[in-house]
Amino acid sequence: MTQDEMKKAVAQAALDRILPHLEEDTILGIGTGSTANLFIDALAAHKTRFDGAVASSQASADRLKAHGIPVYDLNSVSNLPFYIDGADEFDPHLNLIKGGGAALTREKIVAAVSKEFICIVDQTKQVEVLGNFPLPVEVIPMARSYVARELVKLGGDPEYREGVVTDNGNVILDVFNLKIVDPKALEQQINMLTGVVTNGLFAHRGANVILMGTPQGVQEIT
Ligand code: ABF
Repeated sequence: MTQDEMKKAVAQAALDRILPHLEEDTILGIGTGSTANLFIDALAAHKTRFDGAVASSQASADRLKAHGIPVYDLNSVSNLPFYIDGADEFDPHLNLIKGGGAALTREKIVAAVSKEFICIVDQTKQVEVLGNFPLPVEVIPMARSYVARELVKLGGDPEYREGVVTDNGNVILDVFNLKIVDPKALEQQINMLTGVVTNGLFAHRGANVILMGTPQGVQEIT
């Protein structure tokens, strides 16, 4: 089974999980990335069964609209029963690293509003301790060098993601060589640095359930 086939299988499993709960006024939180894209494509066949979606990136909003699924501004929505999104890494406690696609801040906001965060991944994302994947940090452009120096003090090796500007007009530092044994503490510590918008650790608000694609089928981790 290829990685793409595993991603398709988890996208379908997430869809099967939410379909019985869809009502005509349901608005879904939808994430970003190749697995979320597969979910959007599968969801499109059921677009008459719910109201619309809030997207965590312009790219996902465009994809939803191309399928004829209405996209709402989060400020006009107070209730999101589900948020379906991928991740770059997850640990056994359902802590995540996200933001490889540079959409971490909007992803974190949509996740915060949602009741259930269903994380869809293939088995290559599973780790014991987070940090093999460089931790993305969204930073206000003028604070880039300052924040990078502070991240070095925290034991990481930050690299400026050249040429990338987030949907919010900011830049990304990818922090290498972190061994994240206390994800909640590090999430908070990095967010305290002046100039940081947010970082890609989803520990204070991790996933509620992870659907993981494997060659043997989809595993549910809670
Ligand atoms: C987003 O897309 C992320 O936060 C993460 O960076 C990425 C996962 O991408 P993919 O599904 O393409 O592996 O959800």
